Amino acid sequence: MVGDDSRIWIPSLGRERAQRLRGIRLIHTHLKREPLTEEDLSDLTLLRLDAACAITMDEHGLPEQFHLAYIAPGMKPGYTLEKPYRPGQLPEDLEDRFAELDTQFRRFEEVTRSAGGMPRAILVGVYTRESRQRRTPEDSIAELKELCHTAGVDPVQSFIQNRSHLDPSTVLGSGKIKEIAIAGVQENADTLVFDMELSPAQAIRLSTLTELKILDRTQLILDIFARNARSRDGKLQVELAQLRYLKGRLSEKDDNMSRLTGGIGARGPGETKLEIGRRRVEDRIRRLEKELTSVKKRRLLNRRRRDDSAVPVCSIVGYTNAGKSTLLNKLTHSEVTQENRLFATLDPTTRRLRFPEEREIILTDTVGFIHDLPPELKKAFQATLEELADSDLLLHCIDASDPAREEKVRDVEEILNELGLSDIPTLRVYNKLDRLPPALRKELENDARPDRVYVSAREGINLKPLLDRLEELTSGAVHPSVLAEPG
Ligand SMILES: Nc1nc2c(ncn2[C@@H]2O[C@H](COP(=O)(O)OP(=O)(O)OP(=O)(O)O)[C@@H](O)[C@H]2O)c(=O)[nH]1
Ligand SMILES: [Mg+2]
Repeated sequence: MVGDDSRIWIPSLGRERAQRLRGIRLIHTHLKREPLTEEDLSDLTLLRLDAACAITMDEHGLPEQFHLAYIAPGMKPGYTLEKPYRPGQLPEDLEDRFAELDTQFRRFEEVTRSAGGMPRAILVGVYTRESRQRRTPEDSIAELKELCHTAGVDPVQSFIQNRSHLDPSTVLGSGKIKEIAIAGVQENADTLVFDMELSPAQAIRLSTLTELKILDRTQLILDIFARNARSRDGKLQVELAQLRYLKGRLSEKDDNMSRLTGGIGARGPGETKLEIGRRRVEDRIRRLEKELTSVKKRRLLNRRRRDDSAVPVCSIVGYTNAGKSTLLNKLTHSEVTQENRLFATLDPTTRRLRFPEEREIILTDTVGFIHDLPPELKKAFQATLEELADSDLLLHCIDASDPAREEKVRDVEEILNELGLSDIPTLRVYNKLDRLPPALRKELENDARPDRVYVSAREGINLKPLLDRLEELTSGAVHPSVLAEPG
């Protein structure tokens, strides 16, 4: 390789992730009398070179000093810098040292491997002033971590960066990208997860720069939905959303999706693999859309039938993981899936709830909400969510123990508004009361308002008052307008 007096350009050394040193030593001259530069050292780490060596010269152009550094697996800053050697004094055991390093590197890879072969991910949140006004970067990253856990990705480190605007081609500046890539080597990570939706071009650019697999928040959510889809309708909806997302991301060259197969981001509904050529994507999308239209018609028919029965319908809505399914189970003695995972529920479930005196209502549990739900999913789940419009009452289930509780309440209300559901009377059910410190719990319980109740679905606390409220609000005896305005 040839460079100039300030730098050399190292060609791409290939993307494959050998679990060892690269077997390449960078030995180059420095025309100025300077030791190894920042850039030499970051190349050493990023490219996993065996060693980087710079040879400086004296005024006669003869070799003066050998500056030598080699990689130090798992340690910060990721390399060992030796004292400069004089020509002729280079240690003779270098070959053995490299062999030893190689062994260390493999051992490091083994001890840092995540259980079950999960991808190891570095989380990257880039926030503008506008996004920070809606939620704190810490809350946002905390939620991304939850999404990772649910999707089977091991988050090993996170970077938060505030910027006045996002770089259109790479989101972040090049210095920061390098820092993150170096952390990737130090943490033995193979994936970067961005807390936003990336454009196809951004994802490709970032993956070239870092040699890491790039995932965005949308892919994580799609993946979780794909894992959790059980019913036929659910699977159709999820596959449609995935294909719509992928459509814009399949280039001409990638006709067989080879780059996308395997792992997160390529899992189809029900453990199938998404393996479909670009040209067939359009066909498949059209087919799915048609099938979903017939699903919609069938649903409409069911809805009409339900209308006729004149049994009041009450729907449980709320942020994902708030405890909606647990609440339905407790109130109706059922056993729908409840789990400490995001989006455990995708398919709506309906149960009858009988009050004394032979009165009954229909209680439904449905897919949870999340802020900035990917538009593809929003569209695909439109039909499911539209059913909420038939409700006579909404139970807005809130995790009272969540520090980001109020933001999530606002997110849910915004989504309800978007769905045209904000006119339906809503009772706020603050759940997980058992997790609150006693003082806060007292304070909340004393804050009696007609539009809210405080319960623990899991521990069965205050369910009687909730049932009484439910009966009251659905009996027609009390006009729902007694529910105060939110606030
Ligand atoms: N401590 C405590 N945990 C609860 C309570 N209610 C629910 N949980 C837990 O919260 C987690 C989520 O509960 P789910 O009922 O699955 O929540 P969900 O709102 O249906 O969530 P998705 O369907 O995933 O959107 C589970 O681990 C529940 O055991 C409660 O009152 N107290
Ligand atoms: Mg649920």
